[in-house]
Amino acid sequence: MRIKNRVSSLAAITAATALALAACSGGSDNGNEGGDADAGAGDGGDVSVTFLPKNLGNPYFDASSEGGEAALEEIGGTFAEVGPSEATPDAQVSYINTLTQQQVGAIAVSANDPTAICDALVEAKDAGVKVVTFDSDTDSECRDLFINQADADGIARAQIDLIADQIGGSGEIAILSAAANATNQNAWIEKMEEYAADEYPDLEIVEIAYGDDEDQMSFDKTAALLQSHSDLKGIVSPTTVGMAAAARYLSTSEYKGEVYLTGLGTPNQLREYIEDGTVEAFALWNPEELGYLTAYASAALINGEITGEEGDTFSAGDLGEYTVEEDSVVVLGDPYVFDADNIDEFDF
Ligand code: RAM
Repeated sequence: MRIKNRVSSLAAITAATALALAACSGGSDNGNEGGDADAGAGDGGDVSVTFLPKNLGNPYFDASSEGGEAALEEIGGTFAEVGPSEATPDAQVSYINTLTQQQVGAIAVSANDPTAICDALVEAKDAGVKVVTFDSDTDSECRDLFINQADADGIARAQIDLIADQIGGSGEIAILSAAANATNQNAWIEKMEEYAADEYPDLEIVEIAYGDDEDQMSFDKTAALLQSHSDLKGIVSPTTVGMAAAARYLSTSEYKGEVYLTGLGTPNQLREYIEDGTVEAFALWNPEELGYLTAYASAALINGEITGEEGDTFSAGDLGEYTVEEDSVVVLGDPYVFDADNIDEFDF
């Protein structure tokens, strides 16, 4: 199992990468198996990393876990995944506590709330467990590293440029987000509001709705947005769950072709909506690469190669060398735009 070398451009996400990763054994371990007491505790020991996504059953996190598992296979470590069915911080806290008791080497978590899971993570750190956030961060003092998928400004710009282009630069748009406290979506929404105000003064964000990264709630919130705003020209959904549900709703509704939809989505979930014309273009990074990088960074912490200090460098297998930036952040790369011309090159 190999991941193709990453380059720092958008072209980094290649079909070959996606296919190679899709071919890996997959199948996340949903059991709560963190590892033994010595796991990942020092040089030469077993490197055990447990991924704790926002929720299970989300293809985005299935992909990031596939990448994590592939990396740990290469490293010779142990991969596990645990997580709640609902994207709530409380549910994550009980998993964190269990993983701390099990003394796993590292917890790699996508946070449902920037502060609510912090006490549990600090206890984990105090007990010698390395804490890595990926995808959605906590307050920085609660973790050793944050593996950021892309710079928030770039993610915000990509989505606002896409919707502005699709609706002709002016008119009412709404945002369909994930959970109201999700660190990542909230950071992107703030940047989207700023960027839209600066670059597209005739674009008006009339509502921000929250579908909690649940398919049905996101579907229902899409319907409600369309009913409440009769002049709505577009919806931006900065969550793969929201985007897929909104596309499904629009595709069979009277609004298809009238109201534009873009945001962050996975190619496999949106392919049919690109093909039937519901969606023109959307953005994302490669979640498999995000999981792969997260696993390598976690292993580097466990093995003592890095501490999370700015300037620390480590090797992330086939992705190459990475450097820890200010605030203990590692950035994967740039977002990528998918459309009818390229979507068939991707399989995640
Ligand atoms: C959903 C989750 C995840 C986010 C993606 C874009 O899968 O909310 O945190 O990064 O969408």
